[in-house]
Parts: sequence; C-alpha cells; structure tokens
Amino acid sequence: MFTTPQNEAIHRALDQFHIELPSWGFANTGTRFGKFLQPAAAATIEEKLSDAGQVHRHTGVCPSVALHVLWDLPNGVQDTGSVAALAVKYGVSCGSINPNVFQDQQYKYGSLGNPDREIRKEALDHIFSSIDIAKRLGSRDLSLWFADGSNYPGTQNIRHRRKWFQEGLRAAHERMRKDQRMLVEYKPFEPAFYHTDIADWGMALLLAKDAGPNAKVLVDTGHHYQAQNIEQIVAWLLDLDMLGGFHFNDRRYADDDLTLGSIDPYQVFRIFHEILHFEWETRKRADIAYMIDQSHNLKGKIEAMIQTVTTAMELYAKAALVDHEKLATLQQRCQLVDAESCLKDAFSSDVRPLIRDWAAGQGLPVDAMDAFRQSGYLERITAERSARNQASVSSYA
Ligand code: RM4
Ligand code: MN
Ligand code: MN
Repeated sequence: MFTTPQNEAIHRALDQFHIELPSWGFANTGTRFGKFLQPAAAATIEEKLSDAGQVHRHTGVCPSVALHVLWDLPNGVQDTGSVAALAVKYGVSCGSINPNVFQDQQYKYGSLGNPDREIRKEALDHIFSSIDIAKRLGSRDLSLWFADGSNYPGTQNIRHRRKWFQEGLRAAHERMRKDQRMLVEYKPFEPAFYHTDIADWGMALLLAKDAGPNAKVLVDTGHHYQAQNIEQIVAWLLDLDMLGGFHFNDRRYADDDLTLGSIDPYQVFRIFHEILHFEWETRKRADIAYMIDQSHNLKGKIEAMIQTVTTAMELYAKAALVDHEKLATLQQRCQLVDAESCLKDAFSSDVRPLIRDWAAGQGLPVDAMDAFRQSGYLERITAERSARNQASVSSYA
C-alpha cells in the first residue's frame, strides 16, 4: 500500500488536474477513405455537449469542451446564446475556441498564408469573429491550427507566406482582450505534403512571440516526426514561458489521433513529469490548457473518451509520484542509473487504488467506465439517434 506522502501527492495532483474534451470527438468521423458511422454518434452541438457532460459526470475532471466554430457555431456570434445555454444544461463550460480556416473552398491555397489578399482578409475576419465568440462565451483560449502549405517545390513563396502569417497573427492578437490567449499549433505535414507554413515548434514559437504577450505555443502530441523528443520541446517551452497547451492523442506513424497512451504511455508520463518537475523546482503552477484532440472512428466515442481521461489521470498521478528532491540530487551528481530508476519507479507504480480513493472522496464513481455503462445513457442515445445516423452520408467520394 502507499505511504501517506504518496497518497497526498496524488490527491493534490488530481485536485488540480483538468482536461478539456473536444466537441468533434463525439461526432461521426473517418479516414480520408470514408466514414464509419456509429449509431450513437452526436450530430448536433446539443448532442455533443450532452455526451461530453456524461464524460465529466463520471470522471469529474473534464469541466470544459473545446468548440470548432464552423461545426458547432455555424452562425457565428449569433449562436453563442444558445450554445452557452446548452453548456449550462449539460453541466459543462465552453472551452477553447477553434476557428476553422481549412475546410471552405476559398482556402484551397491557404488562409492567412494565401497569396490572395482578399482570402487572407476573409480568414482574418473569421478569426476575428472567433475571438468575439470566445469573448461572449467567456472562453479564454483561441486555438489556432492552420492547414496552410503547398504540395510541390517552387509553387509558393515560403518567405512571403511567413510574413503574411506574421501580419495576420499580430492583427488577431490586437483584437483579443487582455485576459484572452492565442495558442499557435504546429504540424509537420498533412494536408500539405511539401511545405507547411507552421510546421514545427520553432516556427510556432517565433510567430507567437511576434504576435504579442498572450500568444503561446500549442503542442499536439501527434504533430511530430518519428523519434522527436517531445518532452524536450515541452521543457524548453516551459522554461521560456511559452507553453500554452496540449492537444493530447497517441500515434504510431503520423497524426493518427489514437487514444492517449494506447501506444506509448511512457511518452505521456515523460511530458507530465517535465511539467511537474518544473512546477516543483519553480514553486509555481504552469498555466497550461490540457486538451484532448482525438476522434475515434471505430471505438465507441463516449467510452473511448472515458478511457482517454482515465489514462490521463493515471499517467499524471504517476508523474506526481516522482521524488523530485531525490531526482534533482541524482541529476546533479550524474548518478545515471539511480536517476533513471527514480523516474521509472514512479512510472511502474500502480496508482489505480489511490485514484479510486480520490474519486470516492470527491463523490465520484470509483470506476467511471462501469458507471457510464450502468447508467443506460448509451442505450437511450442509440435508440434516439441510430435511424438518423444510418441515413447520413458515409463516403467522401
Ligand atoms: C488537425 C489539428 C487541429 C484539429 C484539426 C481538426 O490535425 O490537430 O488541432 O482541430 O486537425
Ligand atoms: Mn490538434
Ligand atoms: Mn491533428
């Protein structure tokens, strides 16, 4: 059994741990070859918030939901009243706001990086209206991901596009209130396969620094080349006070959007460890938005989300078990084997009994998945939604 300090460390960690759910994680999604429809998938913002509310109800650590403007607020600012009311109805709040400047036809050759001034302006207007939506909904973070790039060498002026991004992000920053933040996400490739305008953390960092004091970098764990040391990026961004948030998911090859920790739980643990070690060393809380960016096309959506959140809690709790004092001494003395073991001991601990203990203390179910399965919610929404979901389009062709 655990000693009291371990117990305390885990309780303290979980008391402050929150992770945001993505609205799009409850809808039917697929691959570029087609969609596999699920009878219980959510189609409306009401259904998405209702499903997210279930995940929060059983896990207790997901009070907010990230929204994609085009998918969730198709009428922009006009939709904020009804969306805010629905969030209250389902016991969640509106989290980060994600503008969508990648789906509409005009963005074929880019958004803020498009050579056409008119299209750059259209993209910026959409971002402006997303900032206004965030203000109305009381959400702090504007989460920016751009699909901009090109497929063939020589077809675009990379330097011009960088300057256009600089201009656009500065203008967006100017539009924000002081208490809002802009998170700049990077991704090495896809949908563009030759160059991507914001391809890595260095580019995102430079653009964020240039945009203004409330712009930070967003690390999507699936947006790196194989073998990249993600926790080193995290450590650097923490040290520079430039780490704004995460999009969590797991991957085997590229941006696979698999369930967090399903492929490499030690990777997630190492990220959490860098954060908690930083907090221990500096005695200050890192202001980081933990968000999930996953869409499960085969697993049941709500169950997969509960599985994700449970895994995140476990890996965070394991990271909270690291003996920081001891580790710092071992690092200083270059006691390599002992330092590594210090980290691995925490990773190897079974924290599940203590998490159950914490949940019971919070009045939460000790087994979130089981509680959800017992609740009858899935059967109810399956009956309500299946006919409609069957009738929806299943192919992109
Ligand atoms: C991208 C990126 C963004 C997400 C879109 C849908 O790959 O991860 O964060 O909003 O997908
Ligand atoms: Mn993402
Ligand atoms: Mn992605």
